[in-house]
Amino acid sequence: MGYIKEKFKVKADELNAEVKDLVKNHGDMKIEDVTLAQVYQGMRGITGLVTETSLLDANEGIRFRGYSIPELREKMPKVKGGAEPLPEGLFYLMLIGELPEEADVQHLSNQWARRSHVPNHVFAAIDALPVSAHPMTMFTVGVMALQTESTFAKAYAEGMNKKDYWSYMYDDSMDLIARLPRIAAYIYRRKYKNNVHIQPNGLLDWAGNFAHMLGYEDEGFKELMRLYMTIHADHEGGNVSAHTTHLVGSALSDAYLSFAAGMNGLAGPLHGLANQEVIKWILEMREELGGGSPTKQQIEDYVRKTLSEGKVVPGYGHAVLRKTDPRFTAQMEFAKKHLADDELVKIVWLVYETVPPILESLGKVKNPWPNVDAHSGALLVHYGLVEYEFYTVLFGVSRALGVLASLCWDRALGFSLERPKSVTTEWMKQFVAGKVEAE
Ligand code: CMX
Repeated sequence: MGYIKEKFKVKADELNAEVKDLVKNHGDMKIEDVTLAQVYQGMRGITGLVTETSLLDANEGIRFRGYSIPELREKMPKVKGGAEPLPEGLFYLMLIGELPEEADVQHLSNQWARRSHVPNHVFAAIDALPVSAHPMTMFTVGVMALQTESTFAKAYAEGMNKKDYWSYMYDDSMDLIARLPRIAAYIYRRKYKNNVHIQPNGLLDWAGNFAHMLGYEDEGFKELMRLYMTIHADHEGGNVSAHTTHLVGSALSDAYLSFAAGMNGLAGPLHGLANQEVIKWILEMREELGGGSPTKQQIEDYVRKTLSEGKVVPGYGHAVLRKTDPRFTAQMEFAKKHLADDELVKIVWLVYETVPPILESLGKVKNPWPNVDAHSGALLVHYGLVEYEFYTVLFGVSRALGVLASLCWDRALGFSLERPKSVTTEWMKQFVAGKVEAE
């Protein structure tokens, strides 16, 4: 067993004892009342999950084990000469609950390089899809094809003791994280670069090697990937990709099955796919205006047109956040430092000045501020990654860090099969009339 796995086991045993104690002594404590509107409207605000890796504050944004994004950018180990956090460090933090040392990050980089082999049948499964298929479809197909490698599924089929679930889930999660950049890069090069592939460089860090396999050797792009892979990794447990991975995992589906399910949720336009929609929306606006940079008035007109067509403004709004997303701010700071004169970036900033007052004036949008997806595309375009249908795959590779660390915790804490109660509208009508009661 590697030392990080051993450390995780110690932490998990400690927390397991505390959770058992909490449930035994306070299990009947009511957390909150649930309203009828919450049940119909996406369960907003209902506390129904435990996720150890991160916690979201509506105003401050995400904290990973208590650390905000600016704190991570300051405290996390970096590559020599680099300024952005290494995602390996964030994974360690989410899994173990402590800031990593340089050696921990190096150990994870090495482990992931060693575990990164992808069998040929995975590439063959992706190749079976037409090149026109969406990259997210290819991505989940690739992950599903890789499920043949699950040690959890094999051990379960042979008859596994529940005490060992966490151990196999840990190994599967480590293997899957190690292999995802290879699968994602394969999809990118197949679809957009004439099927010419680039072999991994085992001496690079996880995100640096991903950039290399995509075909981007610019150090600025590698730094962007380190930041990108860090800030997209986790957003507590209730978002669609994290919740789906957790839900499917609760049936003891292995890491591959659970993660693929989560990725199908990430591929929805109200969630991760919004990152492609943002850049598409900006490019379409530019095209409609005949090219060049739009004025604030032209952006305002385009936003109103979007709304009048019954569409959402992509990259704005959030189910929980009520202020500008610190993940947006981190990308804005990166842009100010590295590419402040970029035309598309300047448009993103002008959109940021224009959209919130308009959404606010509608009176119904709970959060008029930008989310993580409002900025990322412009950064990628700057470095030449213009194929925006691929953007959600990048989000997905990063999201693996959070949802798979959580899945390890789910199995280590022995979480139950998830199965909330549902009712019919007929039941609701009878409930309102006082004829039936909630269980
Ligand atoms: N543009 C236009 N209308 C918006 C809006 C936006 N950006 N954000 C919210 N609204 C609308 C909703 O569609 C809803 O309208 P109806 O009452 O007519 O159905 C109303 O405002 C209230 O919605 P809300 O409570 O403020 O927001 P929700 O929690 O229901 O939804 C979200 C949150 C993210 C789906 C929504 O803000 C949205 O559609 N944003 C655009 C898509 C996007 O950027 N998604 C990415 C989110 C981050 C991520 O997961 O990656």
